[in-house]
Amino acid sequence: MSGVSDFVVVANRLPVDRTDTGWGTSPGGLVAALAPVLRARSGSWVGWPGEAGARIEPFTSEGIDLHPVYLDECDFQNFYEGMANSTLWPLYHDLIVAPRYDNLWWEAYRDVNERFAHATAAAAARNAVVWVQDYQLQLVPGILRRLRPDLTVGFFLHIPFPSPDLFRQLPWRNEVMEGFAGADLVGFQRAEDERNYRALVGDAGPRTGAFPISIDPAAIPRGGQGDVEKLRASLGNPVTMMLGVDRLDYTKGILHRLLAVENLLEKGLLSDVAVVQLAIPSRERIDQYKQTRREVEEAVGRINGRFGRVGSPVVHYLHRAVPKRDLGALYTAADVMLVTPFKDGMNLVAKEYVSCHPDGDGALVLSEFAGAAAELRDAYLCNPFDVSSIEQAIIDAVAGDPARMRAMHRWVAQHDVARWAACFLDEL
Ligand code: GDG
Repeated sequence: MSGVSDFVVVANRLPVDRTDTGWGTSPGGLVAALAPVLRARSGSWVGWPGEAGARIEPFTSEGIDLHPVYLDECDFQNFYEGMANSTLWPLYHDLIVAPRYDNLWWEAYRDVNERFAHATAAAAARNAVVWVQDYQLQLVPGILRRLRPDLTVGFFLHIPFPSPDLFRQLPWRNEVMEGFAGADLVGFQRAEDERNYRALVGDAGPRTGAFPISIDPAAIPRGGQGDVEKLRASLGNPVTMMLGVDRLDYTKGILHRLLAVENLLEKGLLSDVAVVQLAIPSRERIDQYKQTRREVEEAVGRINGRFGRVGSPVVHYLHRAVPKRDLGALYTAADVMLVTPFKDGMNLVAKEYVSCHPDGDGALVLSEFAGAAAELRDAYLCNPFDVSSIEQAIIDAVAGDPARMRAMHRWVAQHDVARWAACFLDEL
């Protein structure tokens, strides 16, 4: 065995993106949390480099050995867009849209998981620790158990684990359970996810735990006073600035929060408000994502048509990502943050917003169905399936109590992503 690394992270994506001159580290929380561990333990990362059909040799980026896994266009369609994001994603988010069950997708999923497991086995030294991430790679722990019984394998699920009744719909449920069973430790975001899983396996199966993921507070710089003033001036100095930041995904409840704002405007319960909504393009070739985009953009147009004025729309909508620095300024400037998913494993945006508000200003409207709601109890909680509940939470948030934001800020400052990674790895 020509293994080299004592610690291997396995994730769908490598933590790098192609730049004009080579590769640059992509600024995710996971890489921020794991980079110190990876460097200290001669670690490596196994994942897809983000280019279908490109064979890329292993390389090193910022002190981390990267092992690219090859996916062709067909794998991308059947494994990633198909099984991962049109079957597992909707099933695990409680059927907000109907999952499709397709044998061809399943076979691609199995093949790609095999490929990831073999690449991992080749990268891992004897008795190495391997940490597999997320729903795209649920079979990898089971395959590794067979290939390399010497390894210690952890698995973390970033998205919710559904109730047993829903999970049992999956035609390949036994194979997925065998995949989990190959791990020494399976981590979930919330105790509820862990309970759902345990209800299926009883006392059998691997050790489990709830490890709520968090953020690297340093990665999102707060906006300075000048930036914030400039930003608010560019919005026409509204009395109230609200903000939404999401991947454009049907799980995030973007339309419903816009409907709540529209209702409040109509009833005259909200005035002089500017809403900034960033919708980061995501999984754009999947029909349900196209439909979600159409619905959101139609609502933005309608609301601005009804309540905007020339030169000052109500909703400022961007369908693109912005640099982290701009994101920090938006978080800092916003009086009310709107986080209204129908279901979300955690939701890091909620924690990033809180992290930008150490002094008690700002208020968070948060769905009960986001994992973050288990920790951020001082948010203005709402049920996103009930638009009037979002309306009420917005009204309460506008009159927000600074003590609540300060309490949440203390919590997030103490429970960062480094602590999350350390908790999981210590347990492993
Ligand atoms: C999955 C689970 C779980 C957003 N807009 C921009 C931008 N972002 C960054 C945010 C944040 C991240 O993207 C989004 O993370 P979330 O947690 O909110 O949501 P998912 O993408 O659905 O993540 C989720 C997470 O995994 C981790 O376990 O919390 O429940 O669904 O960090 O800052 N970054 C930049 N520009 C943008 O415009 N640079």
